[in-house]
Amino acid sequence: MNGVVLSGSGGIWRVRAENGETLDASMRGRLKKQNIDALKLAVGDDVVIEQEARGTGWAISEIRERRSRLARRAPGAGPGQRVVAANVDQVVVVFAAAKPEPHVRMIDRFLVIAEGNGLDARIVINKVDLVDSDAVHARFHDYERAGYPLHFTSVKHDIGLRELHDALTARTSVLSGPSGVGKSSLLNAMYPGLNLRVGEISESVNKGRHTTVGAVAHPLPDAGYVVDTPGLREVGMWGMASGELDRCFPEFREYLGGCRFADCTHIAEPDCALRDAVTHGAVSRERYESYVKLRGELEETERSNGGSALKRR
Ligand SMILES: Nc1nc2c(ncn2[C@@H]2O[C@H](COP(=O)(O)OP(=O)(O)OP(=O)(O)O)[C@@H](O)[C@H]2O)c(=O)[nH]1
Ligand SMILES: [Mg+2]
Ligand SMILES: [Zn+2]
Repeated sequence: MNGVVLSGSGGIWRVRAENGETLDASMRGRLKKQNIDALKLAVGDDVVIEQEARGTGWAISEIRERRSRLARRAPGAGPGQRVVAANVDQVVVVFAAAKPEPHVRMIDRFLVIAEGNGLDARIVINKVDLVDSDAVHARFHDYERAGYPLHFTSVKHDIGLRELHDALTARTSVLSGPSGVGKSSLLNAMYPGLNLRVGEISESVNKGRHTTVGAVAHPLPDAGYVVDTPGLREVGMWGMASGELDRCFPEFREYLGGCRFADCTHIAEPDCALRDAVTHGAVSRERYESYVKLRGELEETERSNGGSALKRR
């Protein structure tokens, strides 16, 4: 029987079978050995499950090839990638208009991770009930210019939830964003049956506690899955070569062929088409500043890896 992995903990995987049932399955021993390091099972994986010969349990006997994945490096861990979710159609980057205050550098980091994984992204700015409407639209205009679909929502005042709901239907979406921005609240409001845990944000420090543990895929009542992930606050390294970063800003792409040097870093070289575009206002300075900052981080990592990542390119 075919199924989709919804969550996992302690070697037991919750699988939604094609007949609509949700059941617990373990990894078949033979498969476990084959897959050490090669492919770690992730939420969203398409699997084949079989009834165990002895007993009544289920076992995962096959993992189907992934059509996409969202991966990041575990913080502080070696070069190994951690797959957050498999077979993802889009990344939904959720931030709050306030409480916690949105940081554009962090939004750009999440978008780069989506682009680096070859995934479509859309942006949700939640809690618009807390701020002035015109100001919040102006503040995020750069992302509309960059071509990202943008949703302004409020769980409290029921704003934009219908449109967001429609954008999630019949797709597998990963919701990512810092803790406390309202990811679980949004899902609960759009799909009342989900009953996700919602954490109270500490008003004194405006820092949300992590209330979602591990990635969990929720089957949507009208087809599709939503993967709710814990706040990815510590996302830092994602194993991208610095030379690939410029392509991860979609609005930069049309300028990249126009620099004097083919391997232009767009930081200090003469005749840089991207910096010209920034100077003339065709490309947002904020987004360019994010590029410069992320590029610096990637180069720093490459230096501390003895330049190996650079040479490979
Ligand atoms: N004012 C306002 N508060 C909201 C809104 N949406 C959510 N909240 C509040 O924000 C806090 C955090 O919401 P959660 O849904 O737990 O946030 P989360 O993004 O799932 O957080 P993690 O699971 O920790 O990653 C809760 O106290 C919610 O009640 C909104 O639209 N407006
Ligand atoms: Mg949550
Ligand atoms: Zn350049």
